[in-house]
Amino acid sequence: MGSQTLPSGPMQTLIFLDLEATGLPFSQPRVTELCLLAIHRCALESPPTRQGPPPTVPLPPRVVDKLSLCVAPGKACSPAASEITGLSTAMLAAHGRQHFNADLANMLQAFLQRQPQPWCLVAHNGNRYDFPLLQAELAFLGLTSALDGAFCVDSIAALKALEKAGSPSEHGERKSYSLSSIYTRLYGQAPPDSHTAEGDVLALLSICQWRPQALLKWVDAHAKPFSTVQPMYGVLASAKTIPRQYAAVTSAPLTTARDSSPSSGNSRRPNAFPPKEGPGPPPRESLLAPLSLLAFLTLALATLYGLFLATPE
Ligand code: DCM
Ligand code: MG
Repeated sequence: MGSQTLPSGPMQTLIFLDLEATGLPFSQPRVTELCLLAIHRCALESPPTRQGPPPTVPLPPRVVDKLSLCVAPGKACSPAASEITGLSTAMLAAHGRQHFNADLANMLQAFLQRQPQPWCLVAHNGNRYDFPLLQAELAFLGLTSALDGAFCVDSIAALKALEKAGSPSEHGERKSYSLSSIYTRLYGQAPPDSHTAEGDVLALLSICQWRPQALLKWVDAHAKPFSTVQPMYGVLASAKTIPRQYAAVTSAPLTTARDSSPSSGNSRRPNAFPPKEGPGPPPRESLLAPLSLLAFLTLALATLYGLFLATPE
């Protein structure tokens, strides 16, 4: 367990992640859109040269891998979520978007597998929103270990640390650490395309490029295994509605990818939802005791009967 919490060296790939969903955590949201953008750490170690006077928004690295998908959530979006994201359940269905299914989980694994390890997922407010929500979606599929090879950090904590280190005099000041507030503070303009998964990921990349070396150092020191993130909410009852073939179709690649992950040699986090006790045949162990007693009594009776027969009179 101890070794599971230690990254095996500096993070080689940073994967910026943003999820849009049907609402806030209390409403047990489902994902409506996701975007992942992967860069190698060398893109932050030697960033592209800035163009124009500060505070110019940094150029994104030339070499990036990006995955952006819309997802049918299978439940209604809250009016607030629809308002800010511009997505609705009806619209996603009308456009033939698929659910967060095992194919998508496989796609995420395949995307990660293309990157040099160790991988670190970076999400803004990730500890409270994106990471547990992603775990909940995987738990719906019974694939809670699918991304266990990854590490993760919350960029809110990172930017708080970096801003404090940059201007310790403003220590007592209460600042907003929302993505758009940080971006506006650093670059003097609002981030484009807020509340779209790709727009938020690009804004997140930009704020992480503000102090790239310090950010890498912070990430290396604070990356935690994604396997330690618990799902945002329990999903056992709903998981029963997921067609069985999804798990069957994908079990081979998922197992392969897991086995090649850096923490595959370690004991894994137990499934979030252990099998429920329910009606059914009793376990074999519980039958053994009465059967042995019965056998013993039969033997005793037979012995007594034998003695009785053998006794004269
Ligand atoms: N969200 C919400 N209401 C808000 C802010 C966010 O329901 N006021 C939900 C829906 C968004 C998700 O959180 O899709 C992610 O937020 P963000 O777009 O900031 O990444
Ligand atoms: Mg977003």
